[in-house]
Amino acid sequence: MSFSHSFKQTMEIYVALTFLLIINVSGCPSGWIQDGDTCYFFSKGLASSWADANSYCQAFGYKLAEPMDEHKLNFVKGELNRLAGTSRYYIGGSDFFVEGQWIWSTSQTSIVAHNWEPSEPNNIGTGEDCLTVNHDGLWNDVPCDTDVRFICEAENADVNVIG
Ligand SMILES: [Ca+2]
Ligand SMILES: [Ca+2]
Repeated sequence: MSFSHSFKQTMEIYVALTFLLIINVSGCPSGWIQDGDTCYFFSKGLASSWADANSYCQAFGYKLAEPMDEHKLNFVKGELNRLAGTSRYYIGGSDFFVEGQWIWSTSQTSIVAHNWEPSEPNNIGTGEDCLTVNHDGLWNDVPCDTDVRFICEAENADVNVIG
């Protein structure tokens, strides 16, 4: 991947996220998908390394999605089925601190509910420490520098009004 390609992609993502922020009046920003008090952004045509994807989400106060329970796992799986693509998407889990110990990035807690493909995580080659979810909802570990689409997650602003 050349620098110019990377920079162009970075700017595309910033422009996309900035645009989404500007039109966020209430609830989830346009183009995001709401599930209860959670908003999701599926990057679709945008792909980057796991670290860049994490930075893009965090730059706007969001985070890579952390579907920690069965409901959230099923919601993400349903959306990926609906998108009907064949791409993988980064979510906010890794085992880059201790090999084989998968944790959620924000809370640094162990990943309990999961949806690994039958032969994953396999940590093949020079190592695979970053978590992706496949179009069928199944998980695979991949090298963290692989360009992959990603899912950001944010709380619905409306929720703050309640109570
Ligand atoms: Ca690993
Ligand atoms: Ca793998």
